[in-house]
Amino acid sequence: MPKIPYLRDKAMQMFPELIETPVSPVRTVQIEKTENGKLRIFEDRAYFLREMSSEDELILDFGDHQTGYLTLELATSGRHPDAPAWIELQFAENPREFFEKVSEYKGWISSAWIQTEQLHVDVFPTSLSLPRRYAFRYVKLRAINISQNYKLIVKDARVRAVSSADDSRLLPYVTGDARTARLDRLAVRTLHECMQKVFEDGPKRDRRLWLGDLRMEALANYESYRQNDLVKLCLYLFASDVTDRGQVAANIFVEPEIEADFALMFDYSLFFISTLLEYYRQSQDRECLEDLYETAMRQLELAAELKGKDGIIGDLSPMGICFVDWNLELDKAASAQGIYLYCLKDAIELARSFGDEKRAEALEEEYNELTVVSRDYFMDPKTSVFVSGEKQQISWASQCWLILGGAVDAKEGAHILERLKAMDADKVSGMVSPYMRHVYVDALIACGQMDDALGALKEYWGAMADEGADTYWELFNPENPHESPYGGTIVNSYCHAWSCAPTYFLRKYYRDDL
Ligand code: RAM
Repeated sequence: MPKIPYLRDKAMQMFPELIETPVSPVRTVQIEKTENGKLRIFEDRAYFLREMSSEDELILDFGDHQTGYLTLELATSGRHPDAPAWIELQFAENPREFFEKVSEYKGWISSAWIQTEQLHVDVFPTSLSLPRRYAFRYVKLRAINISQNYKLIVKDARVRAVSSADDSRLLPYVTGDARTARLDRLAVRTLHECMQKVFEDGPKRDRRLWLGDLRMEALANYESYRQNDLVKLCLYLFASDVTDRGQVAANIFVEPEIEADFALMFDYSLFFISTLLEYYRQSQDRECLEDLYETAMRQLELAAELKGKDGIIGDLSPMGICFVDWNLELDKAASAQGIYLYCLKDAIELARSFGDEKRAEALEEEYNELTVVSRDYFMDPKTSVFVSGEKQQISWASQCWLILGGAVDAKEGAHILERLKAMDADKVSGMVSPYMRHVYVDALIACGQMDDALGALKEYWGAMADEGADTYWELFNPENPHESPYGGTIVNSYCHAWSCAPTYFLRKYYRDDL
C-alpha cells in the first residue's frame, strides 16, 4: 500500500504516553458453575499463600478489568527444589473463560488469542514477570507438576496496568439514576482499557485500531475523557497508509511500524468521513482538516463508483466487504445504501467546513435525489418496511441504516421501527453485536424516540451488567448470551470499545444537568 510519509511523520509525533498504575489482587476466589449454568464466585482467604502441590489451583481477583503486565513473587517450602515447577497461567476477562476448554476450540480465528501460558520455573525464590500484556480481571495459576520434595508458594502478585486514558480528565456524569450511572461506569471502564497507544478495539483481541470501532470510541471519548489528540492520531494513521486507489484500510497495525492490514471494508472506509467530521466539530482543528480532507472525499468517490445507473450501490467487492454486524445471515445491500447516504450527508458538511462550497452543492444535489430513489427501491409496499436482497430480507440493520441515512423522515422512521417491533421476531433478522445496537439506539434518537432509546440502553447493556460484566463485551445476543461468530466463545473479547454506547448516549442526552 502507498505510504504517505508526510502524514506518517506527523502521526509518529502524536503517540501518547501510557499511564502506568500498580494494581494488587483484592482477594483470592473460587469459581463454581451452578446447576442453572450461572457462576458462583466466592472468596477463599485460606487459598492465598497456600503451599501448592501438583494439580492445585489459585485464582487471583484484581477487582476490576485490567490491561497490563503481571509479576508473581514465587517461593517454595520443604526440601530444595529438585525439579522445575511446571505451571499454567490463565487470564480471564470474564470468569466463564475458565470453563472453556482450549483444546475444544476449533474456530476460524487464531487460537493464539487465548490468554494462557505454560511455564517452567527452575530457581526459587524468583520474581516472575511475564513479557506479554494481558487483559483480565482474574488470573488462575495451576500447578501442573511440582516435585513431591517441595511446595510452591505464591507470595505476592501485582500488575503494572497501562492505559493512555487520564482519569483526572474524566468529565463527571450527572444523574440521579443509579442504574444509568452504573451503565456509564462500565462503559467508561471499557473505553479506559481500550485507550492505549491507539484506540484499540479490545485489549484482549484484536488489540488494534479498527475504523468502525474508532468512530464509536471517539464519540464516547468526546463525552468523557475528551482526549481528542488520540482521535487525531488515529485519523492520521489511517490516512498515512492507503491502497493504490486511495482507500483507507479497515484496520491498522502500529508495531513494529505503521502498516495497514490487507482487509478492506466498504462501510469502515466510508466512516473515515464521519469520524473526521466529528473530530473537526469537536476540535475546529483546521490543520487536520486540511491534511485529511482529500483522503475523506476519496472514500466517497470510490463508493460512488459502485452505484448503478439507478443510484443503487451494486457489487461492493472493489471496496471489500460491508461489515454492518456480526450477523452472518444478514443481507447487507440496504444497509450499504443507508451507510452511503449517511456518509454522503456528513461529506456535505465536511466540504462546507473546508470551504469547498462547489463540491458541497454537487453532493447535496446527489443526496436529495438519492434519498428518494433509495426509499423507493428498498421500501416494500406490502409491509411498509425496508427489505434487502433477492430474498427481500427484513432486518433491523436495513431499517436503522436507511433511517440514519435519511431515506425517510423522522416520523416515517419511527413508524417503521414500530412496525418492526410488532413483527414476529423470527421474521426479522436480528442484531448480534453491541456495535449494531449502538446504530439502533442512534436510529431511535434520530426518530425522536427518546424514551425507547433509553429503554434500549437499559435493557441491552443492563443485561450485560446483570450478567456480571465489568466491561462491555464484543458480542452479546440476549437470546443466546454466549454465542460467537468465531466458532468458539473462548476467543471473544469481553472488553470491546465498540460497546461504549452508554457513555456516549447517556452523557449526551440523558443527564440531569442538561
Ligand atoms: C472484530 C474486531 C473489530 C471489528 C471487526 C470487524 O474482529 O475485533 O472489533 O471492527 O471484527
